[in-house]
Amino acid sequence: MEKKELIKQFQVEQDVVSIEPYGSGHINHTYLAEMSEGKKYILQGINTTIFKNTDELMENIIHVTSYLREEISRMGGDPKRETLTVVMTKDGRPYYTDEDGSKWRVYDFIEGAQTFDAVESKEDFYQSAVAFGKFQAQLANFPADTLHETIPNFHNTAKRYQDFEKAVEADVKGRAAQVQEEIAFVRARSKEVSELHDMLAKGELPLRVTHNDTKLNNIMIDSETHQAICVIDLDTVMPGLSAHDFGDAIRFGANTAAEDEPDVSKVSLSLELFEIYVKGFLEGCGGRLTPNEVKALPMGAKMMTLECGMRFLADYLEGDVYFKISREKHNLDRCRTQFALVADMEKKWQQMCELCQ
Ligand code: ADP
Ligand code: GN1
Ligand code: MG
Repeated sequence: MEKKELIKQFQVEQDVVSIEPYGSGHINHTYLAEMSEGKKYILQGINTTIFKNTDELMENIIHVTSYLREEISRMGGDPKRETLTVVMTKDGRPYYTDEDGSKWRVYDFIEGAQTFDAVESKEDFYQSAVAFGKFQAQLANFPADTLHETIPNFHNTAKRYQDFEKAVEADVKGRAAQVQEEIAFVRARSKEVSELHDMLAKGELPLRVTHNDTKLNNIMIDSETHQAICVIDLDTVMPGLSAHDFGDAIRFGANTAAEDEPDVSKVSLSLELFEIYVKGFLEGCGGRLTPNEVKALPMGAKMMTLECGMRFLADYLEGDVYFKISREKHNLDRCRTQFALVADMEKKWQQMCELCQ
């Protein structure tokens, strides 16, 4: 179905003028819809290969955003800008299924704000840390058992490692021979992959409601005030570890190079940005993190980076079926930046731990 026809299936205001691809997410198919009198919407084709149960996915999002809307109002904020608003279909459903079986959803466009693919200002990065910390704090009393697990074992790094080994073993595209060095890099760290989950199992870390995909382009920064106003991309809000939310943001934002930089010599961990993020995140969490959680933050950063690298490498071996790519070996480049960043974190480990304390 034409995109313009698709958007008409939703309870939108004004007539649609244009619909163009938008943003740089790796998972969903995102479009900006501009309407006749200036209103805008986000139209998204949901990636149903990855999110297999659209009803449960949208139920989570509606549940979480309704809860946040009340929390934000209670704190005197503006829920129309500070959380996502799902636009229902004309027959009152949270998503539309077209004739091919593709699933679509629409959000109100958050005006006067933008997302960034790299840190442009330290203050913005600090604000994003406060906002992701605050997001966790706002959901501290959310009934976690009502959330569906949209991607089982999403940040179970030990399970990710097993999946990675299966991809190496199957080698369906015959690519494993060229990436022996990367495979060895992962294997040399295989003992660390279960550390955080073991702490969780022993009750040393609490399970919280977390975002699980805290990269910088999943937060909207107000163009005038530079406040981080809204956490977006809520597909993976699930019970998880605070160290993972912290760590994924470091993986993406405190890297001196882009996630897909082909020249790995540009990759390093900026300790300055790391420190800024620690401060902002702890402030946003409002003193809720336990001493063990604070201690686990560096490990969260390292594991999220190693895990993401393993996922990119596994996807490369499997023929690029998960992450969107725009060039040959794109996932291999991404994997290499992640491993270079892990190696740099290992060099700076002592300082990372000291900064957290
Ligand atoms: P993906 O899961 O593919 O990463 P996202 O939900 O993160 O998809 O959306 C991709 C991009 O679209 C975001 O990084 C952001 O720039 C933009 N975007 C998404 N939702 C909104 C919104 N409600 N208002 C404004 N921009 C949005
Ligand atoms: C994906 O959807 P997006 O682009 O914000 C992925 C994350 C990865 C990230 C790597 C559901 O995030 O887990 O860390 O790419 N999301 C999903 O950039 O797998
Ligand atoms: Mg995203």
